[in-house]
Amino acid sequence: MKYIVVFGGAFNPVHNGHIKMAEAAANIDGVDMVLVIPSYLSPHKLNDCLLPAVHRLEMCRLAFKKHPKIYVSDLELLRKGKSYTVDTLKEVRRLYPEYTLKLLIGADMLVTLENWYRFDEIIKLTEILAVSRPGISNSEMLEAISKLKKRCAKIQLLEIPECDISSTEIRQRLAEGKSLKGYLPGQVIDYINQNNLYKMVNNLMFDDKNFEEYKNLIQQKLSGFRYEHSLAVADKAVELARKYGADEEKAYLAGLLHDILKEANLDEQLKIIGQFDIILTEVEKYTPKCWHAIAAAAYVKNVLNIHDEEILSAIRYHTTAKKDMSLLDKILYLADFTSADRDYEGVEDMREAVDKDLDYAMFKALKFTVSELSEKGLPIHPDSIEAYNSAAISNIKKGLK
Ligand code: DGI
Ligand code: FE
Ligand code: FE
Repeated sequence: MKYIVVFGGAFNPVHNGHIKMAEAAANIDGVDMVLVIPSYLSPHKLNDCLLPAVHRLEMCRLAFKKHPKIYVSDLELLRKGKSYTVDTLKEVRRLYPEYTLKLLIGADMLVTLENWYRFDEIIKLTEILAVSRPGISNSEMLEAISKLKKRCAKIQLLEIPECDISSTEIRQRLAEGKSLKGYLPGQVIDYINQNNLYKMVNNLMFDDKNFEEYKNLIQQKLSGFRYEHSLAVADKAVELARKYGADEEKAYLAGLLHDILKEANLDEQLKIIGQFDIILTEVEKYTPKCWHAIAAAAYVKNVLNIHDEEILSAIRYHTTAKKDMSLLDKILYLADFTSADRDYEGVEDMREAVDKDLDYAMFKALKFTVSELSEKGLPIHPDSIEAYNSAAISNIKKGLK
C-alpha cells in the first residue's frame, strides 16, 4: 500500500512540533509524501488572530524546504473560503487516486473529530494518524479512539518524543519580545522579524472576549475626546445589535475601531492606503474626510489581523455608507450618528428613528449628510449618493403602500 499523509492546520506559525510530527509521518513504511496544507480560514475558530494565508504558507515552505518527502501545498489557499478538511481530502484524492490517505492530527483532536464537518465522509476518505500530545491523557485518548472505531474510523497512533510547543504560546512569546530559539526554525524566525509579523495586539483572540488590548491601542492613538466617542459608538452599536439581532461582539469591536486612524495626519492615512495597494478614485482624492475609513479597514485587517469581513465592511463604509449595506454596516453607521456623545441639533429625532426602523433612520441620516455636504459645496462620494438614492426610493415605496 502506498500512502499520502495529509497534514492540515492553521500553522500560525509553523513550529518545531509540527516539523517533528511531519517527519515522523514521513518515516512510516509506505508513506511517499506528506502534504502540509495551511488553511485559508479555519472552520471552527474565529480567525482574527490568524495571519494572512500567504505568510503562513511561506513560513511552511521555509520550514520544510530541506525535507525530501514533505511538500507544502497551497490548495486550501487557492480554494479560499472556510477550509473544510472533507473538501481537502476529496481534492487530494482526485489528484492522487493511486494513494491511500492518512490524515495527520494531534491526539487532542480525536475528542472533537466526531463533530468535524461531514465526519462520516472524512472517515470514508482517509485513515486517521494521531500523534500523542501533552494536552490529552492516555485514558481520554483510548476512550476517544474506541468511540471513533465504533463509527468505523481507522485510527493509527504515532508516537513521537514529547514536544510541548503551541502556536498560541509562540504568538504570546513574540508579543512579549521573548526569544523563540528552539521553538521555530531560524529561517522562520527571520521571516517573522523581516515582515514584522505578530506584532502588537494580533495575538489577541476574539474568543477571549477581552477587548482591553484594543481599548488601550485606540487610547494611545486618539485624543480623550475621540477615545470617548469610540467607546460610546461601540456601546451604541451593541445596543442596536441586540435590538436588531446582529452579532454583539462584532458590533462592539467595529465601534471600538472605526475611527482608529481619524487622528492620524492625512499623509499618514494616504500612506497606509497606498501601502495596502488601494487606489483612490478621482472623487476620493478630494474627500479626505473619507480616508480614515478606507485606511482603517486596511489597517484593522492587515495590522491588527482582524479578518472578519463583516467587521471590515462596517468600518470601511462607516463614513460614506453605500448601497445594499449589511445589518452590521447600518448599525455602525447609525451608532456613529447617534452615540451618547453626539449633540448636534436633531440628534434626538435621529435616535428615535434608529429605535423605530433602521432603514428609515438610514434615509434620514443620508438625507442630512448629503444636504450638509452640498450646502458646503463639497464633493459627495458616489457610494453616499447611491445609498441616498436607494434609501429615498424605498422610502417613497413605503409611503405608497
Ligand atoms: O469620524 P466621525 O467624525 O465620527 O464620523 P464620520 O466617519 O461619519 O465622518 C464624518 C465626516 O466625513 C463629516 O465631516 C462629513 C464627512 N463626509 C462623509 N461623507 C462624505 C464626507 N465628506 C465628503 N466630502 N464627501 C462625502 O461623501
Ligand atoms: Fe469616522
Ligand atoms: Fe466616528
